[in-house]
Amino acid sequence: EYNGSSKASESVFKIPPIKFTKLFINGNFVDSVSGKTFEAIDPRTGEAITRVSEGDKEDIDLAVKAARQAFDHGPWPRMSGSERGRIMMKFADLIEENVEELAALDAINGGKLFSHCKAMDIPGAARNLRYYAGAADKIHGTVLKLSEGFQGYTLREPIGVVGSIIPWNFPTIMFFMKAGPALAAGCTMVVKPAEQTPLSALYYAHLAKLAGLPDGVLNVVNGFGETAGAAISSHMDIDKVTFTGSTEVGRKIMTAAAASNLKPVSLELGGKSPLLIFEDADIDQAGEICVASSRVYVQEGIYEIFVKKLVEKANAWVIGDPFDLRVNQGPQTDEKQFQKILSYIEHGKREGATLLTGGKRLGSKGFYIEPTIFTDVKEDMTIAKEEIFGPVMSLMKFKTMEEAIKRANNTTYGLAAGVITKNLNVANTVSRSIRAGIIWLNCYTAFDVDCPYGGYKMSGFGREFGLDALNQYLQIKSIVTPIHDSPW
Ligand code: TXE
Repeated sequence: EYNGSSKASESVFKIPPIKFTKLFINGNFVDSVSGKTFEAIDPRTGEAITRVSEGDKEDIDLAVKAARQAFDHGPWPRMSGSERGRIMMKFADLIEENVEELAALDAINGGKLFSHCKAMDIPGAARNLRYYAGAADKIHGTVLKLSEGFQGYTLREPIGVVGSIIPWNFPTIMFFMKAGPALAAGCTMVVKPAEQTPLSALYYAHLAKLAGLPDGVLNVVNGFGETAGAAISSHMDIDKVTFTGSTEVGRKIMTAAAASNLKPVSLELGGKSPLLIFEDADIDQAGEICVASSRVYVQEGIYEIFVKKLVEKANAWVIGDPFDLRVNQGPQTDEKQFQKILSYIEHGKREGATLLTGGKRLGSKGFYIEPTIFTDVKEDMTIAKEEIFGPVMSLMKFKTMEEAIKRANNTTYGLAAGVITKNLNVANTVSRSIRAGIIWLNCYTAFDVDCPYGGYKMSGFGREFGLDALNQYLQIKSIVTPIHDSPW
């Protein structure tokens, strides 16, 4: 059925012209110092949508200068929290007013489903801003009980200039996951979006200015990791780096931060999240949920029937144009990810896993991959250990709860996990035994701005979302003074 064309999109939604392609520094759209540009690709076809300015070290320097000035001398960190909150609320309103255009940018550039972006990612950005806007005037310290004769209190101050390096999988959510709490705290920012998805971030910069964000507070510099990204992590005048992406790059960022000005970093890295399905689970519900997980452990009593249901589900799965409302899965974001996923599939076959369904590219144009399920997967196989980040699932069978916990924890990652069971004892024991930052019980990938998210082990450290995320952008200062005129 799939024909690799974008015809369906034309009938559903007219893709708007791309308005913003330059760098956004100090409140203005500017060319890069070098004048270089790179292509933003449409993963439906592999062809260029437009060219965007390519920032490099010199552009990062200019953006940091603007952010530094805005932090050291500008109004943003000095205005009241409620005033910052008011501007952030306005920003959120503007995002909602432009929801379709923004959703179209992430769909055409990231291959994400337009319907999901419109219903979740873009409204999620507005919700995120409002959540942190509401927190901006509730940031305060504590009174300290000191030894006799002294009094003290703590202040929570913005950490300063924040460098934010983000990936392509959720261009909008990643942007705001960091910008929401950082702006509420009173920080200023230099954001480097992923080179695969440079477009929506520029639109957000434009809306931020319309909302009244002072110049220099939010700068967006598109560019590549080894140039623009590395210039952020090694910059002497950036006070903190927040990063989401691969574990490999996370390690480089931490090394560069240590070697430069010892800036603190928070890292949200890869995962290989397990989903444990127990025999008492509602099999249809389990089938719904498991589509999002890469390591699925099924208890032996329901294994056969589960596999049968899963194959039915995979066969009914519609892959195609992300603008087509019937579609369940769009293309992979870029050629590199596409090739990487196909090579993992080949690994799985070579290492002896059984290919149950899928396993190939779909069509001859764009970066589409069939939903792929492997059975007979052993834990030492590459597909069970490494993050694939594509529509590839590894199915494994287990007997007891103890065994399932042990195998689920047999990974260097610890981002998330899922448990499907009706048994309260099993639910409680497994939830507390798995070493991961979030456990979804009888659900999967349920995210909310009020719910802290982040990794254990090599999935990184620091938390995003929730009030915990605010602390990542605040410093604590203690102020101590004698109560009376003193011998000091
Ligand atoms: O990530 P990279 P990629 C995982 C997933 C995926 C793999 C690779 O397994 O297959 O990572 O994806 C910037 N200094 N996740 O290649 O390379 C880069 O420009 C500073 C998990 O896209 O880590 C981009 O902005 N920055 C994940 C960002 O880092 C550098 C989400 C991410 O790119 C840099 C995405 C450098 N030396 C991928 N090199 C999650 N946790 O959700 C690159 N960058």
